[in-house]
Amino acid sequence: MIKTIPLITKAAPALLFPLIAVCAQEKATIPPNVIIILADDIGYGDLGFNGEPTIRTPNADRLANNGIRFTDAHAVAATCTPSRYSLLTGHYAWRRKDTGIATGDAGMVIKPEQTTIADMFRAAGYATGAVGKWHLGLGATQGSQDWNGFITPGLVDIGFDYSYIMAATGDRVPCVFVENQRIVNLDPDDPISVSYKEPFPGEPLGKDHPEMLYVLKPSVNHGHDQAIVNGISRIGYMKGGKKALWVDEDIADNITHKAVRFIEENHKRPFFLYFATNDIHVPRVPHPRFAGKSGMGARGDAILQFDWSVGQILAALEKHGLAENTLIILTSDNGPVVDDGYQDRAVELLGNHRPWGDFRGGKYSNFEAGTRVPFVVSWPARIKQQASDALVSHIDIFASLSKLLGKTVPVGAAPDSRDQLNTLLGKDKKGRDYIIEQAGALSVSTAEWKYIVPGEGRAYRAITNTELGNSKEPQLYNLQKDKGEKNNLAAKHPEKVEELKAILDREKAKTH
Ligand code: NG6
Ligand code: CA
Repeated sequence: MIKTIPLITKAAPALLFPLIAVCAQEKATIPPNVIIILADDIGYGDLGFNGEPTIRTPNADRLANNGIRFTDAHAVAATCTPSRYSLLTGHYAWRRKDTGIATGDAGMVIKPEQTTIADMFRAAGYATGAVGKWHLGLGATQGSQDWNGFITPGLVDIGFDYSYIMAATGDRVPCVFVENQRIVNLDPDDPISVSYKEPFPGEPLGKDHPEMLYVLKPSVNHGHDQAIVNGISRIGYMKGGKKALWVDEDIADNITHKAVRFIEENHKRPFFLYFATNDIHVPRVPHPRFAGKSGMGARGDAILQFDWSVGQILAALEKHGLAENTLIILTSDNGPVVDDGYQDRAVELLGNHRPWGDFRGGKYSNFEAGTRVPFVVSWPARIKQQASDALVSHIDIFASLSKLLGKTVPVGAAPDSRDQLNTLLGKDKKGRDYIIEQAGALSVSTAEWKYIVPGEGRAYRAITNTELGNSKEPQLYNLQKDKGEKNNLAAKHPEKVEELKAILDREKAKTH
């Protein structure tokens, strides 16, 4: 494949015009680089481009201003593991029972025999990389990983040539980076042990030693009170590996640096980068250069830090002349939560900021804010700035990008993913006819209506102050007239309930 840009810069001015004409034609045939920037727990209202005046995110806004800002885009699930599983595989997580929020020692949730979006890019000749938060398990089964050796199966078995990841979340052990399936900086004389069953004798726990929690204390009744790392207690037990422990303040720097390096090392060939930030998941411990800058406490500061990471990616692309022909999707894995387990004063300092925008609920919730997330597609070479109200789901990213590469999705792969490339490129303003979302219950939405399946789950999650949207009664909301899902119209429109329920029943009957 011939990249034409260097030719232009070297060409004599008289030659420039014909070359640009050729270039414009050829450009379409140069496969774009693709980057998915997946934020953690960033809500619809948390990025400036969605209109809340309380937060400034100039880099994310710049991306939105160069691309398409979608107003009705959804993660598949209202928590991380099922959301990410669905995005990467094009298979609804709710079809499997073992895709709930994973422990830090979970086995791989995506099985090596599954085809992921990374496999698809790899087969098309792309360099593929995953950097940042993983939270989809490693190794064969829970607790069986060789943390002190080569952790296998791992990301190389599901399409990623390169990986630099946090195994789970910031609040779960092991608190180390794993690069190409080996823990970084591990001292063989200080091996690491991880357990989600039993504490290790002699290792202090947060619940017994509040005086050791000099960075963050857990919120009451959340349970992040086990292993202590860097003055913060976490979920799970761990021992050893002292030199390998991450420094929370530096996580954004560490992973952004690796993402930028991946871009630099692969700037001469097409690449696919899955960049999943730790921001703004708890524990939120932004670098001192962001601390105190949002006026909203650690949660707002973590948003500024996320925005900085976005800016670094954009700068790396510009530096290498890749900005034009790189398609970036920026989105979040689930909706917002304010107190998710640590006393970081996010609730007290939130002020007038509305992480959920106009929507009800948040992370964990069946209501809109659980899955309606920021979503931008930018590709300067091909996309003009616009907003789109099209109905979009992460489930379709796989098949749509496959279409972009001119490939058909292999038989059996990404069975729930549909080609929505025209929607993602702004040519189709309607998008999907319906989407399915997962929280405590399943729901089905069209652009106008949303039906939440009745269930036994709690209506309210007190520890996070979240309206979960579970009810024993069927719920039907008109999202056009009632964004905040206040008026349950199920009794008034039983025919709508039936129609949406039938869609879901048809989906559930599929056995793939
Ligand atoms: C919850 C944790 C929460 C967070 C979440 C996963 C408790 C009480 N809360 O179970 O702090 O870690 O799991 O978040 O344990 S996610 O964004 O990765 O899905
Ligand atoms: Ca999340």
